[in-house]
Amino acid sequence: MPMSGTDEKTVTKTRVKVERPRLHKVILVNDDYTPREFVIMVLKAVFSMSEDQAARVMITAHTRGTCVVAVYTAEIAETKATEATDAGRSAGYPLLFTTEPEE
Ligand code: TYC
Repeated sequence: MPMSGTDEKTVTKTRVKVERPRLHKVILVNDDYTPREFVIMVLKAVFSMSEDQAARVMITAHTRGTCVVAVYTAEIAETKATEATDAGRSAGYPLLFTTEPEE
């Protein structure tokens, strides 16, 4: 009489762990010399902001000292911060954009 056993199979399930790249913040830093209109112009040009958005970010940095402008992957954040800071430098202003990793 044939044995009716239970087949046992080993099933291996592979769960691939994907991690999203950490995002980096671009931060606008206040100073006493860069004209408000110039800050707004740079925010519009480099970060594709509307006049309203740019004015709000500028005023926040002006009153609180800093303001988060946007978040990007590290390389894009770095490129945009440099481009925006250089725009100020070219016009003779100490305008500064920095980056820092998000928590
Ligand atoms: N504080 C500047 C002024 O009064 C304007 C300004 C705002 C400059 C924000 C930099 O990140 C800045 N002219």
